[in-house]
Amino acid sequence: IIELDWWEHCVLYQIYPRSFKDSDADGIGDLKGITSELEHFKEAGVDAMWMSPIFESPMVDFGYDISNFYRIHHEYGTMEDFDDLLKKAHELGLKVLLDFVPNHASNQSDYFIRSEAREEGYEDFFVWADALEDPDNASNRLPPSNWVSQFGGSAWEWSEARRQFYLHQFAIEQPDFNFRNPAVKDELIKIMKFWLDKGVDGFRVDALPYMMEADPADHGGRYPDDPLSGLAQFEPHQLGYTIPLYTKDLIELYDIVYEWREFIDQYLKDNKGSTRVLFSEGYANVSMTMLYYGNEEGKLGAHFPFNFDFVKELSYESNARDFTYTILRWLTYMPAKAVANWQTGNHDNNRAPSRFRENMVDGLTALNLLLPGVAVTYQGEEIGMRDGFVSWEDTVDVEALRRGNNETYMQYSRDPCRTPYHWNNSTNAGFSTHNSTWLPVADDYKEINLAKQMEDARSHFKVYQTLVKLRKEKALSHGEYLVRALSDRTFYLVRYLRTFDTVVMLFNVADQPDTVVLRRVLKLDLPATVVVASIHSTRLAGDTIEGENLTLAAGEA
Ligand code: TEU
Repeated sequence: IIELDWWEHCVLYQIYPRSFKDSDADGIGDLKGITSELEHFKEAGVDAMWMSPIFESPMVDFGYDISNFYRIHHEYGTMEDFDDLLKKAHELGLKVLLDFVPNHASNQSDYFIRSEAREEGYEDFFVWADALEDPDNASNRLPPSNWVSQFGGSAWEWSEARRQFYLHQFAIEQPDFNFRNPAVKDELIKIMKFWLDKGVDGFRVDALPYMMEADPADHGGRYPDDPLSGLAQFEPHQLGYTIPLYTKDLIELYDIVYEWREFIDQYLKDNKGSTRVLFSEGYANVSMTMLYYGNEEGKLGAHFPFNFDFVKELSYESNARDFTYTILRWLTYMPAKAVANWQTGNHDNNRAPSRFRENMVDGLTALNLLLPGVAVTYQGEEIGMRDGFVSWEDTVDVEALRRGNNETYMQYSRDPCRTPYHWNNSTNAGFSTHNSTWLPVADDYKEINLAKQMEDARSHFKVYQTLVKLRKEKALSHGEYLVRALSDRTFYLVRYLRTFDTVVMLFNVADQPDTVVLRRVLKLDLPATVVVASIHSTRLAGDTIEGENLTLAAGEA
C-alpha cells in the first residue's frame, strides 16, 4: 500500500479568524485565540487548517482587501503571535495554510497609492483605462466597458487623482492587479516566498477565475463589453445583467496558476521538508474547474481546486439521484490520479443546516469524510452550527450592504455564516468576554455548543470524531468507491479495498422514511455492524444490520 503524502487524505479545517476565539476582549477573534484553542483541532482529529486572511487590512471585505501582504492585521495580533501560532501548531503536528489573495489589493495599499500617483514602476500595477466619450454629452465620463462587479455596480471606478478608471471585480476598495505586468507577478511570488520562509505549509488561493480580463490590444484598443445575458429582470450593472465572457475564466489565467505550482515545487526542492500545497478557490463550471488541477500538456496547477458542488449544486430539494450524479461528476471529470475534495460550506455561503435539512447534518458530515480525498470542514460544522440571524442594522458584509437593502439583504449577506464560534454556554458562547461582538452570537448557542456536545452521549461532534477516526481505515484512505441510488430517497457509498474491512454508508436524503433492499448494495456483506449513525437515528454503534430490508428515517445516515 502506497504511503500517502500528508495532504492527500487530510481533514482540512477552515478558520474564519474574526469569529473563532477572542483572546483580548475586544469582541474580535485573533491569533492568540486560535493558539489557545489548538487542542480543539487535536480533539476533533483534523490534520491541517487554513485561515481566512490575517494580513493588514482596512477590513472593507474583512481581510480580503489587503493593504500590506507582509504584515499581520493589528486586531488579530502581531508577527510574534503568528510565529508562535505556527510553532505550536507544528509541534502538535498540524499543518497551517494561509489565504493568498492575488486578484486584488486594498485601495489603501502602497501599491495602489503609488499606482494612482503614477509612480515609476507602479503605473501599471492595476488595470487602468481612460473614460469613454459620451456621444450625447461631452462632459459625461463613461466607464471603459459594461463590466459588472461581484458586489454590484460597475466594475470600473473613476480616480480623480489619476483621471482614469480602475477595474475592481469585487468592492470599489479592492482594485484588481494587472497580471499582464510582470512586476505584479514577481511581487506576488515574493509574497508567497515570504510566508513560505516563515514555515507555512501552503496556501488557499482566492478568487482565481477573476485574475485575467480581455486585453484591449485584441479588441481594437478598447475593453470589449461583456454580452448581455438577455434576462429582462436584471438592471444594468446588476450581477447577472451580463455574461462574464471577458472578465472571468479566461484561459490565460491558468498559466499563472501553473507558474505558481512550478515555483512552489521548486521551493520544496530547494528547502526540503514536507510538501507545500496550493488549494485554489473559484466558482466555475466543471471543465474550467478541472483545469486548475493541470492541463493536457501535463502542466500541474493547484493540488486541488475547492469543490463547491455540495454548496452550489445540491440542497434540501435534491434527491438521491442528484447526490450520486453530483458526486460522480467530480470524480469522473477529475484528472486521473488527482486528489478529490469535499465540503459543505465556507465563509461565503449559508451554512449546511439552512441549505439542507437539520436532520441531514450528520449524513453530510459522513459524506464529506467518507468520500475519497480531502475532507474540508468550515469552522462550526463539526458541531452542526446553523446560520446566525443578523439584522439589517447589524449587517457588516460589504456584499449585503452594496447589493441589498433592508428588505433584500438576506439573500446576499454572508454575515449569517460568519457569526462567532460556539465554545460553550457562557456569555457570548465563550467566544469573547467583551460586552459586544463584531457580529452577534447566534441565539441558539446554549443548545448547540462544543462543551455540551463533548458531554452529550450522542452529538454532532461525537459523530464527527468517530468518522475522522474511521478515516484511518485503509478502505477509506486508499480504497475504491461505489456510489449508487437505491431509490429517489436513498443512495449508498461503498469504500472497499481487497481484504480490508468494507465501509458502507447509506443516506436517506428525503423528508420521508425509506425502505431499501440490502441485497442491492454491492459489496455489503451481512450481517454488518453499525460504526456510527446520525444522532436522530434509532440505531447505535455496535448494532447489527441484517435481514432483507432496511428502513431509514428521513435524513438518516
Ligand atoms: O470569493 C470569491 C468569489 O467567487 C465570490 O464571488 C463569492 O462567490 C461570493 O463571496 C459569494 O457571495 C473570495 C472570498 O472567499 C470572498 O470572501 C471574498 O469576498 C472574495 O473572494 C474577494 O476577495
